[in-house]
Amino acid sequence: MADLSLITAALISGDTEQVCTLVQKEIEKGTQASEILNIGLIAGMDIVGEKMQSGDMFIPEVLMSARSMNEAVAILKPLLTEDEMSTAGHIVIGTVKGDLHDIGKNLVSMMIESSGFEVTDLGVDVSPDAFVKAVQEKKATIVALSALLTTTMPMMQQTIDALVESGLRDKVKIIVGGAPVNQDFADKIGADGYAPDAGSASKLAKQLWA
Ligand code: B1M
Repeated sequence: MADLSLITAALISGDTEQVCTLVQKEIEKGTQASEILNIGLIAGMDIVGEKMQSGDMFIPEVLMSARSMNEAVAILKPLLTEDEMSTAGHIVIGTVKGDLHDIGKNLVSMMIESSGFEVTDLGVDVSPDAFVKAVQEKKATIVALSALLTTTMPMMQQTIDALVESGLRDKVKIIVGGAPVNQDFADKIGADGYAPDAGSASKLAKQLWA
């Protein structure tokens, strides 16, 4: 098995140029694209998630790692088979209706995508119906709801209610997060999980998918 630790280290430092150069070199050496992805890159993003949770990495650094990850994945994509790409499920994410905050949601989206999920990001101010429609169209397995305002937290409940009414609730896991949200609230509205930050959101998604 190839030693991909240099790729992992460059990814954690957010050195996009170095990550891409090393990935290219491994491809030229004949290392399997899936091995580079899973052992060099995804493992690195797992460490980034843990460091973010423990306060050893801050948002700008996490964004740099996520950017490195995205560029490396773009290099590998043409070499990965359909099966290798779909290592995890499909997640529909958005900031709930009435709420325009998207910085944290974008971070969650990037971390989740970096850990191997296919992500449909619906953006901000997303209505319950738009979530339902996207879950149907994308055959999503996880729905991720973000809210930053106490006034838009009830919209999370309304989104879950809409999924129940559409008959899709049992087909998806629902995770919620954002500054005013906590585990108690998640339990109260019937979500499957709560994550306080982007690193734990990607970890939670993996746990729920497993
Ligand atoms: Co607004 N805003 N804002 N704002 N804003 C807050 C949230 C506020 C706390 C500021 C304050 O008063 N101290 C306050 C909310 C109070 C409350 O309800 N409790 C507030 C308010 C009141 C408002 C307006 C109503 C102001 C007004 O117009 N009177 C207005 C509302 C507009 C609307 O949404 N309808 C408004 C507008 C705005 C801007 C547009 C100017 C701008 C948003 C720009 C944008 O997002 N593109 C903005 C900003 C920037 C903020 C603050 C300053 C920063 C938010 C942020 O991006 N943080 C914020 C105060 C603060 O938080 N210090 C504030 C960085 C980001 C990385 O963290 O979003 O918490 P965060 O995401 C974290 C976690 O929460 C978690 O992971 C992320 C990364 O670790 N997380 C999830 C987030 N979503 C998750 C989903 C998950 C799991 C984890 O699973 C699905």
